[in-house]
Amino acid sequence: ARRSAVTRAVMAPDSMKDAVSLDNDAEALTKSMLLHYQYSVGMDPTTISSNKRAAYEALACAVGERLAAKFNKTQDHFKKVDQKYGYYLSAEFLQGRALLNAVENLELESSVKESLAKVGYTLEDMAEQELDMALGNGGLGRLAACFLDSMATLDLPMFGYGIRYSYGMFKQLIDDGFQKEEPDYWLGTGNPWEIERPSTKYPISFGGKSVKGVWTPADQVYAVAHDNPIPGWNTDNTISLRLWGARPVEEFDLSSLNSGKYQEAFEKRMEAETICAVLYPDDSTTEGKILRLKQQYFFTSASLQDIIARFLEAGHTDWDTLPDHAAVQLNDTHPTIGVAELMRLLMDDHGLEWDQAWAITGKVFAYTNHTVLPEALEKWGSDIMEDLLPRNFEIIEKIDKQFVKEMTALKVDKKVIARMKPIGEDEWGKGKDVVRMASLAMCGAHTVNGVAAVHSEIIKDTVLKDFYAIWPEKFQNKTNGVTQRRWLAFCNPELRDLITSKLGSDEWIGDLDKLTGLREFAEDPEFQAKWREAKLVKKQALAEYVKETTGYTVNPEALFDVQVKRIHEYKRQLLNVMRCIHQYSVLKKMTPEEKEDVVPRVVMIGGKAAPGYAMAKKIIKLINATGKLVNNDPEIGDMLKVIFLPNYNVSAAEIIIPGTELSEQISTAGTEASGTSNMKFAMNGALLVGTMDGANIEIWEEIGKENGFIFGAEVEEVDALIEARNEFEPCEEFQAVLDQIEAGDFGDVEFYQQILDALSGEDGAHYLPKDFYLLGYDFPSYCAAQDAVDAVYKDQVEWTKRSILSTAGMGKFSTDRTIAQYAEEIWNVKPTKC
Ligand code: T68
Repeated sequence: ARRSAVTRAVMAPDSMKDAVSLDNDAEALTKSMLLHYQYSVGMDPTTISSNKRAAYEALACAVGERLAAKFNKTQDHFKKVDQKYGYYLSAEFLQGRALLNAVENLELESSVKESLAKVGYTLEDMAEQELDMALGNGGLGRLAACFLDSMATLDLPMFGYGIRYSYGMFKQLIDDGFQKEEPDYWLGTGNPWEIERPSTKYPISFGGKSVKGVWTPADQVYAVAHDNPIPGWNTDNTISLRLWGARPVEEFDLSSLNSGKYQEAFEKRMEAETICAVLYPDDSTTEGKILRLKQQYFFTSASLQDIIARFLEAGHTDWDTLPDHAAVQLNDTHPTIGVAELMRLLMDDHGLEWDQAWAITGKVFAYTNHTVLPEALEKWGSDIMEDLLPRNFEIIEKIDKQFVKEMTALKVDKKVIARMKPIGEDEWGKGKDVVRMASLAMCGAHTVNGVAAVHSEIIKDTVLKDFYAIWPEKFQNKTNGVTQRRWLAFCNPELRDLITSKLGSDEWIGDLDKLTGLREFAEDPEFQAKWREAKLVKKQALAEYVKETTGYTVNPEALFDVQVKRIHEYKRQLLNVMRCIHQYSVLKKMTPEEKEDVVPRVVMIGGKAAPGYAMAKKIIKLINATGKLVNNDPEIGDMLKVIFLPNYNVSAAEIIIPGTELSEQISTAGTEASGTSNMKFAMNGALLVGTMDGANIEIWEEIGKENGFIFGAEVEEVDALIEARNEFEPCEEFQAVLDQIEAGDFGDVEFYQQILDALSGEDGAHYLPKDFYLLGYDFPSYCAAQDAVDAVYKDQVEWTKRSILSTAGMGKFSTDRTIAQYAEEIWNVKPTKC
């Protein structure tokens, strides 16, 4: 844990006693850094220039205590004003690195650079020392992180609540083209940013029996708070991401230890630590993952106990006013057990009657849905739920009964009630009863929202259709966003400075709509030249990154075409690589004259496959095998390169996205709820090639459809196309690619059989209907869109104009807008500046 320079300085020689100021100038900062190097990191001061890691830790402490000062000021202020708090409960927060974000938000950049120069380092040297805080899988977790940034920036009195996993998202290695996973022990080198609060802890119970509302648990652990300060931009407000770590209630069993039973003595400790050990790297299946339910209950219960403690600490005694003091957002169904848990806490711990507790609960919670993929709607076997959380299960049973009664009174069809109710038969199971978490969320929340306009409409017709019929007033849309601080201003200073100088101010960093001011310069040749220059710098950096991580040399003058996101069939990385294979054949057949005319292109694909997702892993191998074939073919040279970017994560994204010119957003229409990388790419001036899906639709609405490359079936067509799959004949070119895979051009045919089955096998050959994601249908229009890309790229004036217009149109996609809407339209939480 971080020790403050202030306390350490007390023990320092007299000459250093004045060295404890928290000012932002380089002198003060250098002094804190040197003090921390000596007294917090515990190093001989003469070694600082030769120990990067230790220097980073010292710098992090110096920056961290400045954050802590603002954090304390903010929390004091929040307590004083005592207005309604908002709480964001999420099983995932994909924070990435903290240093640069803190330095920029605290406006310390020039001081830090100056201090570091004195000891021979750059800010980048230091930034690279930090391991990513990768406590999330992908979009959902990163959205939560961007939300925190905006909550702090908008001066909202809010907290993020999550789990302090010891192991975050696994590290992906590529070995002979195959994904290999390695554990990510991100805490192994310590975390200088967190403030552990051993005395802020709550008991969490599991198992045992509940008889008539009296729960006698079998096990208990403590949830201990760890605060991670989140600074806002252009404000002192600094909020907390409070992560819960698990500790045993008793340190260890001394009697077992004394009788030589060492393992037994530490059993409980191990059990407790297991709860927070790993982030589930699996965003599709929940089968048999009891530990995951334990994790969900663990952090949700701790958060709700903390929320109630804050309410009581402020002196409130009227429970009916709890909803005036707390709004709780459930990020997907993962914290939904909270509905039953708040009921339990209010009734069992605080003596409320059912009806009063239920009325309160219904006003506290709101729920966000992030996907329409049916397998992602969480269900827990009733037996599992009852074993692990008997009292909560009792409460869910009562919620279920109450729901049936209410629906029956409304004359809802019995069959419909049966498929809606919180406890019901699992349609895929063998008549087994399950707890449906989305249903519990629908019953316990006052609002449900989708994450892009089209997605919010789709959930009304599909996964939540029955609920829409009875409670249409609960449904809202909140289109996602991203923070322009991390995703433009801090990761792309070249473009930031250019934008700021053109707009005459950096106000756009706090008000993204101001970017529209760039529109009038879209065709200005001088501005265009500078725009291209800024992009080239970032392309060069990306080329270096490619060299370092893959060994491939790529030409920075080529078109940089990128698809980075989790590997999933619906996201269609397979479509991308199949086009590369097709393009390779086209290039191979070209005459030398034709080759002259080719736009050189580097196709980069990156992302992790869930370890248990065989199909996704095969797609990774196919991409690598394609790269091996194409990249080593001397006839092809710079015309085409196919690169798999290993270990895609937040800090990689900060290099990749600014260097991208063309972003692939090519999910089957209706499958990608929103997407958020589309926003990051467009903000950094990349053009989008994509389908009319998720937030792509709204992005093109803002920047003009004519500036994108749109292809493929639209949402309304998809169902009929899937229905007609057996009459559909794919084009020759698509078939030719399948034939090449079948001919063994990319290695072992047997290995790829599942891919071939999915695309062209009879129904039943794959777990989904044949070509369920419509690759065959969309292939020709995708290729045509890519040809249009090449044509526009040849006209750099036109390309640059579209690139500027892309950035200029991105005002809507700031999480500042998204969060302001949640705060006003769902939470009723008001800003308050400390
Ligand atoms: C993503 N969902 C959506 N889920 O796919 C994406 N799921 O379109 C959207 O932009 C993003 O959410 C933000 O709204 C996810 O990322 C998960 O990661 C996930 C994790 C665990 C269980 C289920």
